[in-house]
Amino acid sequence: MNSLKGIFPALLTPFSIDGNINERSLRELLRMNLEKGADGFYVGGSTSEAFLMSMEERKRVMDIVCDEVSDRCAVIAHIGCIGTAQAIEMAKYAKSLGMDAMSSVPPFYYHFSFEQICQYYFDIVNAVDLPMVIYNFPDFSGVVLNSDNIDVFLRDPRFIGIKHTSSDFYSMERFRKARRDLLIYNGYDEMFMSGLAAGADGAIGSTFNVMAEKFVKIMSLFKKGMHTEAMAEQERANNIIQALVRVGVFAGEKAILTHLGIDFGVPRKPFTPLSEKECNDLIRVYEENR
Ligand code: MN9
Repeated sequence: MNSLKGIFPALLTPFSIDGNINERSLRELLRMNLEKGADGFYVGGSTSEAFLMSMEERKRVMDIVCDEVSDRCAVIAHIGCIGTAQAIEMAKYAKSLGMDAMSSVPPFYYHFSFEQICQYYFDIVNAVDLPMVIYNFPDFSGVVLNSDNIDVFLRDPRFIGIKHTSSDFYSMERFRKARRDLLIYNGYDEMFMSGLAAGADGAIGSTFNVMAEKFVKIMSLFKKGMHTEAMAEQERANNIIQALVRVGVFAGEKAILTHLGIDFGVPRKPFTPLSEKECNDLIRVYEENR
């Protein structure tokens, strides 16, 4: 099995002018990121605009990614949907493609109870034999998973990991304490150093699409104990992230990739593309901090 540790870009989805998935650009993105040292890919998560795509489109992205890279690195499929039945359908598809693991945000919008959320996850792992990486993203999902309520998952070995997009690093440290073998992925790229200090094995991030090499470097410097140098690299990455957050992360990353020569188009509505000025300002910051 491919190693699930390390730097995993949370893949963007390129859409062409007609609004369809741009297969060629997606393949180019995968190849570029492998060359930059990415250890694997997270497919179909928030960054992919999964919730603005049909189930068929999400499966199509999985097809393309597996065809391009699954013999070379690990691939984790985000199969999350609001409904359990749809999530299971996506998970079965990921399994049929031989993907290494599945992942899901908690079901959102309807303010499901914690018991209902647990049932969602257990229904999926009971139905599909693929290891699960829980995707904890309280700012977007509205559901908080922390050291007080995570036990129910940590006790079950089918839950192999957590993607922790939260600045609750105390909980991250407690997850590590509770399960030494748990795969912990840092989620907020701008806090990667803090995540490493709290015990993360790696990271899954949106901004890695445009600068995976920086995060590969931060992790390797950190492991060697070169914390000052790692922090200097984090600072350069954060200059870019700050500029991305200002204009919208997905639209901004797409503009950078187009600047790098991979036609990435714009995000789906209701997301909006960058103005010309926003684009120029962003590219300037990107070039200054490369
Ligand atoms: O989960 C990502 N979240 C989203 C991870 O894209 C919504 C992060 O990679 C952030 O985009 C990034 C910038 O805040 O840390």
